Amino acid sequence: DAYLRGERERPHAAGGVVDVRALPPYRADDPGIVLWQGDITRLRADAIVNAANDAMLGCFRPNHHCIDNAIHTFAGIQLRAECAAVMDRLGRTARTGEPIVTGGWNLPADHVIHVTGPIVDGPLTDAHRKALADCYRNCLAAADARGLRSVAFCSISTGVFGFPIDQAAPIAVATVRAFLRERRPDHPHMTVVFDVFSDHDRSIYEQALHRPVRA
Ligand code: AR6
Repeated sequence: DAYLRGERERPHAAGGVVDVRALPPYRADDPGIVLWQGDITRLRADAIVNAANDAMLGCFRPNHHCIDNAIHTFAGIQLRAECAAVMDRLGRTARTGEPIVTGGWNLPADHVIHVTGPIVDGPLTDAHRKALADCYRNCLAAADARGLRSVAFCSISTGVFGFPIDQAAPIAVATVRAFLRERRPDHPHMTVVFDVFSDHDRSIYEQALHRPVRA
C-alpha cells in the first residue's frame, strides 16, 4: 500500500518521492519556475507531463528508455486503460500539441498530461518551433482549466522525436514564462518544474533560464 502511494523508495527511482512544493525556484526574480534533475515518476505534483505519441496508449517497445514507458510502467495498467477509454471517446489519434489529461494512478503525481510533440526528422523549421511552444502553452492551459497548481514538464520531443535540446529549452522557458506572466494576476501560485534527466540537459536548461526574465 505504501508502495502504491509512492511513499517508499522504488528501485527505479532511487531517492524516493519529491514533493515539488518543497523545491526552491531557480531564480528569485522568476518565482514560478523550478529546475529539477531526475526521474519524473518520482515527482509529487498536481500534474506531470508525458511526452507521448499520437496513439496515446504508451510505448510498446520493451526496455525502451523513453518517458512514455517510464510513466506508463509506474502509473500501472490503470493508466493504459484510462488512456484507451479517452482515445475511444475521441475516435481519432491526438494532434500534435493536443493535451490529454488523465489521473496519475500509482504515481505520486495526481494527474498526467499527455502531449505529442513535433517530430524533427530533417532541418528544424519555424513550424517545429511553433508546435513545441504550443505543447507547453496547451498543457498549461489544460492544467489551469482544471485548477491544477503545479506542473512538471519533461523536455518534450528532445529524445526519440529528435528536437535538438539546445533549441528546445529556450522555447520551453520563454513559453512558460509568458504563460505565467499573463496568468499571474489570477493565479499567483502556479509552479512549473522543468525536469531534466542528464547533466548535459541540466546545463542546457540553466543557460536558457539565465536569459533575462522579461518584466
Ligand atoms: N524522467 C524525466 N525525463 C525523462 C525520463 C524520465 N523518466 N525518461 C526520458 N526522459 P522521449 P520524445 C527525457 O524520447 O522525444 C516515446 O516512445 C529524455 O531524456 O521520452 O517526445 C513516445 O511513445 C528527453 O529529454 O520523448 C513517442 O513515440 C525527454 O524526456 C516518443 O517517444 C523526452 O524524450 C516521444 O519522443
